[in-house]
Amino acid sequence: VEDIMQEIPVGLIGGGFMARVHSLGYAALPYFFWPRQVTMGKRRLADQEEGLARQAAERFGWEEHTCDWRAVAEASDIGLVDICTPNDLHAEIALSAIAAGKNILCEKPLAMSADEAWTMYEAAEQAGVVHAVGFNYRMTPAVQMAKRLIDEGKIGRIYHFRGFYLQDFGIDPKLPLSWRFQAARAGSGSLGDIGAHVIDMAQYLVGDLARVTADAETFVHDRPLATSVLDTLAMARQGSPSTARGTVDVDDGVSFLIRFANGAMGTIEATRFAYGRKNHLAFEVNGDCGSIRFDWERRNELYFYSADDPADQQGFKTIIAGPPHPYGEAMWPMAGIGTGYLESTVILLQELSYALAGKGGAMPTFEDGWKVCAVLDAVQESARQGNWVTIPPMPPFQVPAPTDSSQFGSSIC
Ligand code: NAI
Ligand code: SOE
Repeated sequence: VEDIMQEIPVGLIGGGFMARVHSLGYAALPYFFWPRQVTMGKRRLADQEEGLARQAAERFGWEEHTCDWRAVAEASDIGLVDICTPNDLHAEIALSAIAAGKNILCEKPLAMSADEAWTMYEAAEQAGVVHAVGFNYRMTPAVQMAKRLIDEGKIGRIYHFRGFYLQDFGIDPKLPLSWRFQAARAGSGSLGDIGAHVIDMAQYLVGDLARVTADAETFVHDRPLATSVLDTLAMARQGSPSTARGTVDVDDGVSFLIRFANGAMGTIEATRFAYGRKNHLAFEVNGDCGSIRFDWERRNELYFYSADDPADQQGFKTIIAGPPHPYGEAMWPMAGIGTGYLESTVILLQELSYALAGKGGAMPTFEDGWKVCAVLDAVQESARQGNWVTIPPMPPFQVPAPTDSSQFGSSIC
């Protein structure tokens, strides 16, 4: 009991798919990581309608609900604001919460543009609050193992990164026009929705991107309007489609060439139109000493080729993620039991809790969120213009002297 240092009351905004995942994550934290230095209590959940907010709060275990996101973002009893709304609301909510001294976890993509992401990053740094972005896939133990092998030089100098994020849910032209198909709400289509994860993976494993040249397409130009506010991915498929139609103004598929700042070459493809691919976030990295492959649909395996193996034993070896791997001891007692989507979020939340305790925290931050948004902007510009576009350097900002790290946001101190 004496190991529990502080409770951070959490407020979550947007009670859909990610609210379910994050809510499970907060509940599951002590099942995996014990003793706790910080506990994260599910204090208040906001959604845009009373019925949605009440149901999500009851179902996902929140003490209170509200229809007013400011009653979460600016409330004096909230220490961490968790933003799980469509992308167009991320910046407004985050800036309001940061102004109230809150620590922030914001889903990806961090913002609608790199400029907006920069404003959020700068505000968070200047306020001295902890900030994290929901790039959960990079926290997967097998991906963390890939990072370890790369950092230890096991594949040597990197020549190539080849990344995919392929899904097939968009192929059905009867799928209603959820926010994910609207530029004003999502920013971009497959690019920001799923490509963002693989861009984060590329930058995390290989380094910053220097320039890109891209091609993008919208295959289905209009869709039935959603018939209710329940316009989420899963719910939309269940309802009867409206006869009225609305325009899809985002990409359904995108592919681009990459040159990394360290000289490595790369390619990334993201689409919702690849039949048979459900959540195929996959990458391959080739270096002068070996190669690494990963496929989220087989996420407890990491494939490693070492050029040091004897000539008669060369080939990709399958490493089964388990206790010897990063975070493995906190997961399940044997390799092969396997970790999934929930565990990747729990690991991210654990790193966030280290940061809240003033002990570091190796989670993706708003800096990573900005870096991804800078690439999203460049890919969109390149797809429009048909040429190489350079990723701009990170703008400078004035960071004041750090605040006392034991203060978890002014409102709960
Ligand atoms: P969703 O559509 O399932 O849920 C969004 C919720 O936000 C809905 O319940 C909606 O009513 C609510 N909302 C809309 N306007 C609101 C307002 N003004 N105030 C309060 N609530 C409001 O969407 P989903 O899938 O949960 O996505 C949310 C965010 O999470 C997006 O940014 C998305 O890109 C990201 N995401 C990240 C994933 C990951 O693997 N890291 C997976 C899925 C989504
Ligand atoms: C829908 O394409 C979606 O839910 C994305 O929004 C998530 O980021 C991805 O993890 C799963 O697919």
